[in-house]
Amino acid sequence: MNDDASPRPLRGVRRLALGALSGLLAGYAAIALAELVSAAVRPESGPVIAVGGAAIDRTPAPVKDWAIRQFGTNDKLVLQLGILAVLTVLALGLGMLATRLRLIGSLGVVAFGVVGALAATSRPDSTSVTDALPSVVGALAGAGLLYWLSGRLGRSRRAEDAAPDAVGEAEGWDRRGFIIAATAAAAASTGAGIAGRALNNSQGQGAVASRKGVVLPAPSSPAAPVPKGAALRIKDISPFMTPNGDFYRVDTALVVPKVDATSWKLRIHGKGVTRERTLTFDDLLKMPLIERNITLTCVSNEVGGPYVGNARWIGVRLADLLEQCGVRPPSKGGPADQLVARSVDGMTIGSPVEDVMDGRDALLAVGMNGQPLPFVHGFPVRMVVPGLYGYVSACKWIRDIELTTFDAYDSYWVERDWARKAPIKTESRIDTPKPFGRPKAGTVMVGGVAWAQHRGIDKVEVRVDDGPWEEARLAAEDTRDTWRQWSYPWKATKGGHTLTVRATDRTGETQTQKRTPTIPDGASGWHSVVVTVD
Ligand SMILES: Nc1nc2c(c(=O)[nH]1)N[C@H]1C(S)=C(S)[C@@H](COP(=O)(O)O)O[C@H]1N2
Ligand SMILES: [Mo]
Repeated sequence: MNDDASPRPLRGVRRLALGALSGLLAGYAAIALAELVSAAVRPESGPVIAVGGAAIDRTPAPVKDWAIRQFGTNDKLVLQLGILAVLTVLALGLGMLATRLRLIGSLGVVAFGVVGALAATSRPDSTSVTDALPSVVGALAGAGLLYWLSGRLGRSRRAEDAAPDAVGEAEGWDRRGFIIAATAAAAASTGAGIAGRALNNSQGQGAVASRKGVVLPAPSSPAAPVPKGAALRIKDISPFMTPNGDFYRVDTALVVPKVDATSWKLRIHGKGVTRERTLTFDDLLKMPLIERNITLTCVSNEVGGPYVGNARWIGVRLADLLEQCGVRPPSKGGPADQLVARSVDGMTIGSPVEDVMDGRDALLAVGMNGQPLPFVHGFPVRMVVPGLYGYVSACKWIRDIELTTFDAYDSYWVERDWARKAPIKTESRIDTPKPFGRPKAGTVMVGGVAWAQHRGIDKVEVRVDDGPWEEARLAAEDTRDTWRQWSYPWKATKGGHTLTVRATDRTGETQTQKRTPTIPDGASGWHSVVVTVD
């Protein structure tokens, strides 16, 4: 037993455990305080969001594709949970380290702040070094807390061994001090974190209110009514129009941008722009609006994949607006062959000016299926160009359009090895029966969708096992910019079978059997489904 009154330093496992706890508290304090500071800077500057965003920017295309495939729209949640898991392990480690090397452990926390700060200021949407503040302030507070807490644990055995005489009152285990400080830090951090979250959420309120206030004008050029026969009555087939809530979402935004339509502006400038313009949302709504059904597709969609959807868009015809700005396509002598759209979150998307101005209904869309754009789909304004994959056309949360050349500028995905130009490939998908389904023998309705935007679908064929190609029944065509449903009544016999589909577009081109990966310009190949007929 301890015969003098001075408290003894902590030893062994208990010391390590309390060290780990100190590290965890320090990490928690750092993240929570950073959240609060980010509310004063901007929500995207918080360290977890910034590191996540920087990770997305640097993820090799195959890994990004894998993540989208594995986790779908949850890919962002998985990424953030992953970052938090890594931070937790590191915080525990630094806390244990600090029980021996108090200063080094604490400096380790500062080092993570530096990583967060670098990530935040390197994001494409970062315009100010103040984006470093949340990480820096959080990390300094976390480091200070760790330094202080580990001090309460008393000197380590090694220090004690080195200078046994130096063990005095101050070096002992300050149980009361530790518990009070730890509890206070946990409470204060929770308070700061909750306040930061609330402030960050409330910053979107102006945008939410502005969206509620949008009244979409009637289009001056409405979409033709969808022909009755465009929607087949087949169970489990993709509906002809995809409801907003079911529409796929693909983007790099960890925080969905909340843009206030009342302060939103779009600038149009660059090569060959003789009348530069800056438009407000109201300016757009006052222009003649066209309404069109257009099927959007992601280049990351695997054969048979889910990243394709059809919606009714309303917006300004981009070609008309460009003409008003004096822009001419290359075929009419214009100097710019690339239109680069920039979003509020720093995305850059490059489309061929020729395609945008060739007569197709490329849109600056303000509405989707009768609603103002949902925030996740680009409120207040996004681009939609029939026939081009989203990453080369469909910029959400757009704020700037620059006319330039493909030689002069590589957009975000092109810098990451995706193709400069990417028209959508002719594809078809079996929606029903599902893979490994067990339909009953007899007539089984096989059905799905086929798309070849801006060329149109001419024919869909189905093959059972290695049998002959049989023509499927095509639903009526809405426009050549929309997908088409198809069905095929199959006389299913017992046993295992492989169903395969292929489409032919209006140019006479049949969907190729050749399998290519999504990178660099979209997957190709035939979609097959294996079923067992009972
Ligand atoms: N600002 C921004 N716009 C973007 C993207 C993005 O990451 N950021 N992704 C593009 C891609 S790859 C696709 S496929 C479409 C998807 O649009 P959706 O999410 O509305 O379906 O948006 C495009 N527009
Ligand atoms: Mo995409």
